[in-house]
Amino acid sequence: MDAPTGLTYNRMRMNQKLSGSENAAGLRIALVISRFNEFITMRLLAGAREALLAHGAAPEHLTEVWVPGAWELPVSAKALAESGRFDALVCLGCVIRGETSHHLHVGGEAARGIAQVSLHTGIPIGFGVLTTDTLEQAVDRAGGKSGNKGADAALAAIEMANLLRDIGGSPRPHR
Ligand code: INI
Repeated sequence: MDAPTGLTYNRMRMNQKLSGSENAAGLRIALVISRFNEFITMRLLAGAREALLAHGAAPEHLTEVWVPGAWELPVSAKALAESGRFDALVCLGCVIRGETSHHLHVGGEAARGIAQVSLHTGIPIGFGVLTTDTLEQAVDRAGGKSGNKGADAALAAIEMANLLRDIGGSPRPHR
């Protein structure tokens, strides 16, 4: 049989299925947390920390950065992502509908800004910013009957850090 051509080799590689592991051992992760609606965000943080530690993260590799509100998450995430010190970030916040459209601007720009930071820096960012109509809905998603979105964001960050490292897209080689 002929030796595989480059094309055949590529086809074989295309059939590989890749996904990142949820092993956080050795990963350095920054958690950026909004103080606004702290009653909720502290629960998101607890869920995120618990998930990271349960998946092997070392407590000394976790950095917490508190910011005033969800609006301030993107610029803080940008500085942390560009520092080169972290394999992944987790952004945690809570935007609850108010009487005006203010919450729409805050929530929309937080989401847009965080996505931009992740795309521009190549650092995965778990998105744990709740946008809800009511406080009750937020409670449900911060460790209540709908789970903990902080934990979900943390697990996504771990998985993406490992996946990007494996496919060579991580700007910060795993150490
Ligand atoms: N910040 C939040 O994190 N959640 C909110 O629901 C919210 N609302 O609705 O006002 C909010 N506003 C503050 C904002 O994030 C900034 O901290 C503030 O505007 C100062 O820049």
